[in-house]
Amino acid sequence: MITEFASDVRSGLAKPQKELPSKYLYDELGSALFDAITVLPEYGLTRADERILRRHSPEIPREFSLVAELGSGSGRKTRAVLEPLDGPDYFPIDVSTPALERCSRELADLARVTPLAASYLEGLDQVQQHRNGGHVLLLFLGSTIGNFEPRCRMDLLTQVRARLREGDALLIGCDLVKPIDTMLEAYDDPSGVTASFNLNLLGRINRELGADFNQRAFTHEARYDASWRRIEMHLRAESDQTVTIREAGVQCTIRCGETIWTESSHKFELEEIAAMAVEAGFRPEAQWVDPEWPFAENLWRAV
Ligand code: AVI
Repeated sequence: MITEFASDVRSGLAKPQKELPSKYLYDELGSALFDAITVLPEYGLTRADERILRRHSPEIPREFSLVAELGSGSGRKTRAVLEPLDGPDYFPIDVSTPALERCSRELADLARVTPLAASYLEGLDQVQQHRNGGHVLLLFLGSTIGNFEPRCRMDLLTQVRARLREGDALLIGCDLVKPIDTMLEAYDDPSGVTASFNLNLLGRINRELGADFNQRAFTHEARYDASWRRIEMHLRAESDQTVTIREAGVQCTIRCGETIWTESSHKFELEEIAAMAVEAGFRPEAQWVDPEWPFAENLWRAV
């Protein structure tokens, strides 16, 4: 029996365009590198998200007595949402236990925090058992929705909607299309933090799956695909490589110049966001756009 990680690595590297699922970027080191990305001058996304939440959270209806969050991370952004509410129950859902611990500590003064170490949908299922009669406000911040391929994105939103009741709400952040140079700089910063974040995926496969990737033989590449409106992160082999991944039972050859696709980050148009809400069973109720860094925070009502 091989692990899900080993099996995903094996199938991803067998594809004509080799790929590795982006969720594996976030081991302990990857999560720390991502935290560093969020403070890079070139990566305006997180600051835009935080600015909108600080400015506009007081406009979110106060009726919610239970707040849940998908992929809460350390919960830094959540403070602004919880503050105007009246001591709600808060259920951060994340696969990272250290992040949940930090988040629980950070927000204990504002809410009754119950951390759920689970996948998004499993966590939401657990939240059902704690419903207290009021409406739920679900947070999905930081444009993480953009890391899902279009079909998976709709599938996830539909499944999330199925776990909410009419009148519950989803607060969802979506990074918007902006000039190509700005987007490329955000995913290929001159300090090399995003490159390290990307290359760490090979390091993680070495550490956890007994592989022998030579990380120094690969370079980070960020591309913008205008037809799909997405930034793609790739790892490019700078020479022919033969890699053995013991736990996945594979040996794979990667030719010089060939790439492994590690992440897509979709950039949204405003009209697309409203259409997505309706298709998933929500009614768009409010939208706030940051004036400095095109990013939209959206409040959708489950109908
Ligand atoms: C988590 N997610 C929204 C980030 C993004 O912008 O797509 C992940 C990231 N990848 C490289 N930089 C940041």
